[in-house]
This record gives sequence, structure tokens and C-alpha cells, in this order.
Amino acid sequence: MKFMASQTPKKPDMPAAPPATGSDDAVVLERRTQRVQPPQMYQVVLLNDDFTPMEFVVQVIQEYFSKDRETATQIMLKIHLEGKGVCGVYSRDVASTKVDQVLQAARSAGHPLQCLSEPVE
Ligand code: TYC
Repeated sequence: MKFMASQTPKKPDMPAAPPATGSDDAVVLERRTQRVQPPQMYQVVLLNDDFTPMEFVVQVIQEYFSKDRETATQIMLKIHLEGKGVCGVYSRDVASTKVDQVLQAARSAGHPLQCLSEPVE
């Protein structure tokens, strides 16, 4: 098949009848720009206290926030020194479940460790 470089592409034809306006049976097409916001994310924060053993906190961060031992230790030390620290960022439901799991583990072990989730930004 040959292509003729001299011919310019033809514009698509207009619809036979543009959407009518004004009468009762009219179809009105609106052009709307969709703006979908990304879901709000929540950070799960551990708080420092004077009683929960460091080793327990490291194990909690490893188990519930899927951190390796070195990262978990760094997060624990930050909490110990600064009073609180972010262990992970999740959707609202997942963050809420993490808080429940951490509090359950801490209470079962008899530690006063506190954990909360808060919207990011
Ligand atoms: N401050 C605790 C101690 O000295 C350790 C600790 C770290 C406790 C982090 C809670 O979220 C915490 N044993």
C-alpha cells in the first residue's frame, strides 16, 4: 500500500446532530474533569515510657511493622531519646489494626507501651 505524503489528514466529521439543548427530551452532555484525591494515609506512632523494655519494643517493631532488627533498633532508640517515633504509614484501617495489635501484645506482656495512629500531614 502506498501513502501519499502530499495529502493532509482529514479532520473527523462532526456528529450528524449536536446534542440539543433547551427542550425536555434533550440530552445534555457535560464535560467534567474528574479530580480524585489519593486516600488519606495514617502514621502509626509509638510513644516512649520508662517501663517497657527496649528489647520488647524492638521485637514489636520487627513483628508488626516488618522492619529488620537494625532498623527496628534505630526506631526504638529514636523513640527512647525523642519521646515518640513513626513505625510505618498505612491506610486508615490497616493503621488502626496495627495499633490494636501492638496494644494487645503490650498488655498481654504487662507493659504500658502506648501506640496511636494519626493522619499524615
Ligand atoms: N524508655 C524505655 C526504657 O528505657 C524504652 C522504650 C523505648 C519504651 C521505646 C517505649 O516506645 C518505647 N526501657
